[in-house]
Amino acid sequence: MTRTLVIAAAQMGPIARDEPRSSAVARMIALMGEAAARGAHLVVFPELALTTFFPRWFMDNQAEIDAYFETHMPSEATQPLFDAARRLGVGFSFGYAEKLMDAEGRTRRFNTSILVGPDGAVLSKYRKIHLPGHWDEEPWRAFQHLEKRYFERGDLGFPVADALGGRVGLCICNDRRWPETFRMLALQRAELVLLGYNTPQHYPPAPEHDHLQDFHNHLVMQAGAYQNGTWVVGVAKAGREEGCDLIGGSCIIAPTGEIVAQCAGLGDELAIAECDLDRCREIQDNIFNFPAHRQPGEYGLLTEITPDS
Ligand code: CDT
Repeated sequence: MTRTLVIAAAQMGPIARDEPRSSAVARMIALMGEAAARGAHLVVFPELALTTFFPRWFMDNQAEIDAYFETHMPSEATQPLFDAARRLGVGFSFGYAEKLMDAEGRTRRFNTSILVGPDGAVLSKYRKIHLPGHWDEEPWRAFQHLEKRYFERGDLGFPVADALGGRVGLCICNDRRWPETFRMLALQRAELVLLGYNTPQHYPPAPEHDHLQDFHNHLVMQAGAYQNGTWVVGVAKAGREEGCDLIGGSCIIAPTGEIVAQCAGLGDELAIAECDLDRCREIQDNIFNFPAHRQPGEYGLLTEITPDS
């Protein structure tokens, strides 16, 4: 039995600050329809796909911040996306800001991503663990990156689900820069890693690296794919969003580390590839055969909490 999934990386162009959910959802449904027409089984959307990337602004009015969060999924605004997927028979994943009340009555806020099956069922959920940026307003920056202020660290670990005929792992944006993310997923036998990102071209603390943003984006995702023998689908929200340039480069990467499909522009666009999940074995049975070659007994420092860690 073939385990080939046709996957669409559904890059999105900028979302304006005043753009309603209904507009973002309509754009996502249009991309989903085109992907299905081109044979896709799975459509992958960016991080925080329903709104503009709001951590670029300092806000201290909690009601203003909460307007960017979802309290239900699906909601009235996102139900059409779930309906379209069911009608088209495709799975999809996307990121959103999640607000909930926990069992102790505490309000929690996470940067979240979900995987949804073609029947509309949520198959997996991930809450972002590596939150970049800063807590307080830093007026010297051209724009803020206040993920640490608006979200708490994810509490669901690095999930891998049996889904769509394979083992699917989720992570989000900055997670891709950390080798531990991919290794945590691969140790649970992930064959496919889905991630969305919002990555500004300009990095205020080290602007001398601005010209390397696209390179570093592909470098970490290709390394993550190869070193763990998994498919990786990385999907941008791209283009000039409220004056902030976000990189594109959405792509699908084979377990060999090769990019097999890539978006060319910075707007709403698909990159589509046939992904044979059995190709993970090319790497996982050979150069990165974990049982044969890993030396976890030598890696203790990786989980030790020390003043330098
Ligand atoms: N969204 C997100 O995590 N973006 C970061 C930007 C760089 S850190 C300020 C990223 O790692 O791409």
